[in-house]
Amino acid sequence: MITIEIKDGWRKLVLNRPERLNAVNPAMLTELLQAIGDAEADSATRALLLTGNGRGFCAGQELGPDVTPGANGPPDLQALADTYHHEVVRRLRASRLPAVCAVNGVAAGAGASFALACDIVLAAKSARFVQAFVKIGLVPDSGASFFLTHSVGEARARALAMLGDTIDADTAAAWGMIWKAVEDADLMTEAEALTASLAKAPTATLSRMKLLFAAAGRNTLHAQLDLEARLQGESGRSDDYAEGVRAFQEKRAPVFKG
Ligand code: T3D
Repeated sequence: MITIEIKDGWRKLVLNRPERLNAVNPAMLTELLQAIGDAEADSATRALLLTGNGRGFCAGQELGPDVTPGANGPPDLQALADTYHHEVVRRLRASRLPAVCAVNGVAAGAGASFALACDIVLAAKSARFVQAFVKIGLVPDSGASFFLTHSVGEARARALAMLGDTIDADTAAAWGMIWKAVEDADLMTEAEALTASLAKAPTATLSRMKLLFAAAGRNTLHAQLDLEARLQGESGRSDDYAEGVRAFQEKRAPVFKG
């Protein structure tokens, strides 16, 4: 259900259940968590690309047996979210690796959240984002209420969540939900080139940037300045900084190893 392609310095993780628009279930999310963990543990991997196979990116939680109320009462969605969906979001956000998402088609419910948990999101022009939760009586989860409030602002976040409206990739880009919308035919080439370029970037510095952006939403300016100074100190002591400055002075491309 998750296909892993190992490239030169980066890994492509493909949600692979196209007949269900890559809707996820615990087994698939266990595989995804394992794939993220394996990438993290491999020192040769410096970036991740997440995408979907077929005409969908991810239709959110599979509306199947795991979440269907039955004779024994309602399913425990809190436990399900905490163990699987939210763990994917936590792992992507806490990862030392920059994560790119190529949204190749519809991204609904938790599927949209997984995309927004990545650091840089590209979407095919034909892709759609659907806050599908309300249509089945659920609240936004997997970080949707957080990501939307911070990216598109509270007014749009509330309306998207409460109405369950669909927005297209151009609108998502115009509203600042994603980095950009690209022609369908160009999506994978562009996303792969972007991920490959991140794999050549100073990985530890990108990892520090992730810490900065995670803190920016809750910190005061003063606290953020303190954090920037501390992380800049760490960056300044790194071999990658020395290499970056040397490469600038020698008028050549830097070779980062951090
Ligand atoms: O504990 C927890 O936190 C639980 C987790 C909750 C997080 C969530 O993600 S809740 C939201 C769950 N997802 C949805 O409600 C989305 C349901 N799907 C849709 O609304 C639509 O399928 C789409 C808007 C995504 C796409 O529409 P469309 O018209 O392009 O495709 P389709 O014809 O509806 O779907 C194609 C097939 O995929 C279809 O199967 P069929 O009829 O060809 O055999 C459809 O049933 C299947 N499919 C789509 N989404 C799901 C799904 N099957 C199972 N689960 C799905 N989520």
